[in-house]
Amino acid sequence: MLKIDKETFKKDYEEKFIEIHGKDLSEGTDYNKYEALASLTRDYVVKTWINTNKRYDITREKQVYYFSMEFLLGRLLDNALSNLGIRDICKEALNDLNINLDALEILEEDQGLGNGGLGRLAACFLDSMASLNIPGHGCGIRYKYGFFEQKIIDGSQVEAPDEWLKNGNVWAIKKSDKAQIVKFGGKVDMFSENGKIKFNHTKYEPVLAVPYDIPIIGYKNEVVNTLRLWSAEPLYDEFDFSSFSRGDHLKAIEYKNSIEAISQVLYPDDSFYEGKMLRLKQQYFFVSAGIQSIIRHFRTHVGSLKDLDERIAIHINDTHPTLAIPELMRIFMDEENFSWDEAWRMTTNIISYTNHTILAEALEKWPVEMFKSLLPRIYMIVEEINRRFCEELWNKYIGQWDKISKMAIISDGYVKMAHLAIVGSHSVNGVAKLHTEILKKQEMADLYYFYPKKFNNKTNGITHRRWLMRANPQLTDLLKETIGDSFIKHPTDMEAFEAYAGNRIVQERLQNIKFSNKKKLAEYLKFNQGISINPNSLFDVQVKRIHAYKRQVLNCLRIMELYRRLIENPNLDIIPRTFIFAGKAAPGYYLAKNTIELINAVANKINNDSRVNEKIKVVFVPNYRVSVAEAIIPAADLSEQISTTTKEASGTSNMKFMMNGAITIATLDGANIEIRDEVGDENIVIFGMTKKEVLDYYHKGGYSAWDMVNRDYRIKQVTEDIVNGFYCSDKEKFKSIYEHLITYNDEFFVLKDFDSYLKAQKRVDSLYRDSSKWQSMCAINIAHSGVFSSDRTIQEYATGIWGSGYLYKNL
Ligand code: 26V
Repeated sequence: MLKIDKETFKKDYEEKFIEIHGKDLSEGTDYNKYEALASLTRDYVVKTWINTNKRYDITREKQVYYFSMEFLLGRLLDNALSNLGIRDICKEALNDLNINLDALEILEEDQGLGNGGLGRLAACFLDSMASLNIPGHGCGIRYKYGFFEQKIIDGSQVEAPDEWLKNGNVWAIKKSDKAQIVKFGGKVDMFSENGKIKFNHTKYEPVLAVPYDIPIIGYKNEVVNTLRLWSAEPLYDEFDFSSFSRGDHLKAIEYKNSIEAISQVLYPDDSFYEGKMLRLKQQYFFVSAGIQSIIRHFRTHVGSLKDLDERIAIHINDTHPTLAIPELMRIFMDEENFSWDEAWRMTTNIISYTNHTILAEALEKWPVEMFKSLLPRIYMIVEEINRRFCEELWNKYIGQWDKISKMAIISDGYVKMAHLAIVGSHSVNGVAKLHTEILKKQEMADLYYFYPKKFNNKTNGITHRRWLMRANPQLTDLLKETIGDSFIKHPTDMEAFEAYAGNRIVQERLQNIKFSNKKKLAEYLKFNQGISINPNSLFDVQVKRIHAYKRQVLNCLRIMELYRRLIENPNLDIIPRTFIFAGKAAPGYYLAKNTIELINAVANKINNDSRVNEKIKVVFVPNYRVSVAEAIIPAADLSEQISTTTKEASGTSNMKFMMNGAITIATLDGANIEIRDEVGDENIVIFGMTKKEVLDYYHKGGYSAWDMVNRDYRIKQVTEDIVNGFYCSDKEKFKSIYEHLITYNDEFFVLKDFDSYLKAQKRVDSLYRDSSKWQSMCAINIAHSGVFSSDRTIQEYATGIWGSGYLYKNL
């Protein structure tokens, strides 16, 4: 923990300000002040960062590398000050200088280099690894443009580029001396040398991969790990300047652009796989650079690679970094002269893989021709891995050609990345119990029965430091006052809070804290969107990517049904509610964009109807991102987790809401099941189809949306309202949603769950009426949220998969 007093801090800050801005503090803008503070904070971190790295080199502890296409970090300043343990000193010092720390912190752009759950999980994991003294580092891409900025114009999503680097970024340090060269295309010739087959790769396009290192600061423990993000730069040494000298300088610019394109932009679609060459290029680019730099570091500091598999673990976040497997093989064999068997043993020992989705349309497979031409040597290795794997299959499943071709890594002209990841790793995990079960018994069943020992579950988690302590300081104080502060280091100690669930004073405190968070959110929405909401109403929240399987439409339909009832009977006795939505749709996903339009049309109609406004309001908060989540989640009363059972691998916002004392209304899907198991049926509101019912529909058919419409007049009414001009004079506007639900017999069974969802919402109303009961439920949810800290998850990865994290702790 950094020891610094207020006066020293003030002096350092003033000096820093002058140093970087060349003017006096009194002349600075707020943004100047933010920059100086962030820069000073980074300076404070650097010494510990260097020491941590030195210590790792000395102790030679096993290093974990978490490879991910996405890291959704959000803002870093608050996190850095808190984890360094100097936020209070800093706040006081700035106060003396008439500067408000909170006001500076919100000037920082979110670092939004991720789509959603998968990227945010990677960020929570980095925080937990550093805080648990685990030598674990991230490896990814420094996209020039992060996840697009969502604007809502006339109710529709419009995408704008996320220029998060436009004002510079103080956190990352460019390490030009650690740049690597990554080779694309070209041709590979085989030749023999001293009786060994060798490979010569020529005519390739070289790309310079330049690392930017971001410090990942452990919580008050003198550990600073590294997130290394790679940026693509042209390698002019190798460029054919003869064309340039002929005056064809456009060619040089074209060349520069084509190289920089590799790390230009994050793909914004997390649910439909498209075989884009540039994405494959991104994948190999960061994987190859990352592995080369790990090996180079190891060679310099340790020497022989003989027992590398005992010194490092590489985890691949989904299949996106799967090329780590053939890349390691390439380096071991082509550069280190290992035999195939030795290289394979090391590679599979080093690599472990997490699957994050069972949606078939999101599974990555690359056309062989594209793969081969972009990565000729890597393709040869994948082909050989496949050949050897198929040989094993032939021996076991004699004559079962169909099965073998289904299990193969290369088949039907594609390279199947999930198969490569499973074959080339020692551990394959799902992210919640049900998800892992489905992986084992359905999606990857053949591979599971072939490698039963590889498969395991690691239920997701979230860092309680960001999502409770930073996002909800008042609740954190209440926990400290009641149960002490041991939960900070041992989050499951929060269970002691259950003893206070029936305590009237604590209940009242909980209610007041929630009210204060709701008021803050209401002010935020007033300021940013000009909309007034009532903090005394129940805040009913669904925030996540917009996707048919997450069923924002189900939520919207029940609001439409309630609205109809309220028009008929304005005296209807219901709990006043504010329905809050937020989330981005993939730019090419028409149905999801249309869903946003429907929500906004419903909001527009309801919010302008004075007959019902005292009772209901609907808000769509634009540009959902980490910092917006931090404002919304602590203010939620009700957490909507309503995906079609079996479709949501885990969900992580469900855990964030629970930890902040919201009650969950949920299907038994993903980690909702584990939340239910923790809090008990009486402290969560469950509805909807069971897993068996859903799977039966998928396997045997029998679902009829028309039957639902004909059997239930409410369903008939609300589905008609989508297309009868009630919400929009253009009756065609929401046709795609109507057709998806009815004409195409919706594969996510929205209408099937409608009745059960309405009943569940009615239960929510009656629970909320009994304020004491509601608060005690909130307390029980908070008390049981500790197991969903990513510290627990990371401990399970470290002991169960990586075999890391002990040496240093025991020193
Ligand atoms: C897939 C693709 C497909 C190709 C284009 C770009 C792209 C980018 C990301 C993805 C992965 C999507 C998988 C994902 O985000 N899964 C979510 O992972 C969360 C963390 O485990 C989990 O809580 C969510 O339930 C799951 O949907």
